[in-house]
Amino acid sequence: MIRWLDSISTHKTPGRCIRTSRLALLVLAIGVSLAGTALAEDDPGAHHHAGHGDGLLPRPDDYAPIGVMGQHTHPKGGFMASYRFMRMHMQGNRVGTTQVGVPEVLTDYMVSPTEMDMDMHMFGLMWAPSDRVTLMAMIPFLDVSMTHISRMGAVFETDATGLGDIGIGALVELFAKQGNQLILNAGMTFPSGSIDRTDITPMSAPDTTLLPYPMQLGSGTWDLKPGLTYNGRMDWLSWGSQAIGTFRIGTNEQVYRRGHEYLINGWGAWKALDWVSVSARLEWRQWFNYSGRDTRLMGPPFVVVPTADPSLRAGKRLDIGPGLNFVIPGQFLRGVRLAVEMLFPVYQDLDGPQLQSDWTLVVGTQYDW
Ligand SMILES: [Cu+2]
Repeated sequence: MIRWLDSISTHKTPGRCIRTSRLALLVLAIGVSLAGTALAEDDPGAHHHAGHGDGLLPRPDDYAPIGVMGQHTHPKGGFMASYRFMRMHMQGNRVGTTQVGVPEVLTDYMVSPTEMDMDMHMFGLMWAPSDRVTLMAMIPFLDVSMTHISRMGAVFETDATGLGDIGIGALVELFAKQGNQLILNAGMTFPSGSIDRTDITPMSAPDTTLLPYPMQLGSGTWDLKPGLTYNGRMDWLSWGSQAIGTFRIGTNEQVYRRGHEYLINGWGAWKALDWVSVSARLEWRQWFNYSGRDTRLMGPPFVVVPTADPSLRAGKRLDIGPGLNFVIPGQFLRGVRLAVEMLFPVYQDLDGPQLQSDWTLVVGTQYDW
């Protein structure tokens, strides 16, 4: 696992990028073939979750903190519909691990971003054709806005809204025994999110201009998302960890490619009552610089705003935060889940100047049947 992650951190040459993509393809191929095997060898005795049909309330911590995706499987024939709202608030700039003020950014650039909100509405569906395999689809809608200040002192905001990159995937149970479960995540996203979003800026007014990289809604590439998830549980406690990579294949229509990414999660949850659990989570993310650039944006070498520089995109961050999961007891809406989670960065290292994360909020609801 660690070697595989190492291999994406050193993609300096095109040859390595191609190798990385091939590796990701291989992982997906293994996933698909395992899925096939699992479908063929369905074991009807291997249900892990209590169904709702027996009248028992399911555990509030059956599923991970709401900010974690693709963490659980369902028993054969199970369905789940979910909705999540995520807001990531970014404020202030950072170079490496050091915060930098607006005057410092404006020494080298005409414009400095000051704040950004990335809102995401994520609709999810899960269906289990067998006990071993759960299929999932995720449809994100994005609403991003960024506030800037120019050297002339003009404050302005740009906005972009619309569909993001739609994801599909298979979750394949590799191992399940005595409260332990290991899942293979074989996911991918389609380039359904726009990379052509425009808005009006003081420099472009009255015309619109192409928005820089962080304001675009998709990668423009087909991205593979292989990973592994581990879940453990006892009577009052549950815990888990997950590692997921994002490998971009080839380049998009503007002949650039966003950086690869990976994410490692670890969490624990305490079932305080039958209908509520309290969780804590650690999330480590790293994302790399772009290769190529959108030639419709100016520069480098001359870049108006750091967000338009494809070599100032990389970073890594450790977030930590609490969460609550509820299962509605009683008769009305019985079994509907509600969850909330807040994440705060404790470490950020950015190829900057780049906007730094301030906090992330995730609220969501899930219902399975
Ligand atoms: Cu589910």
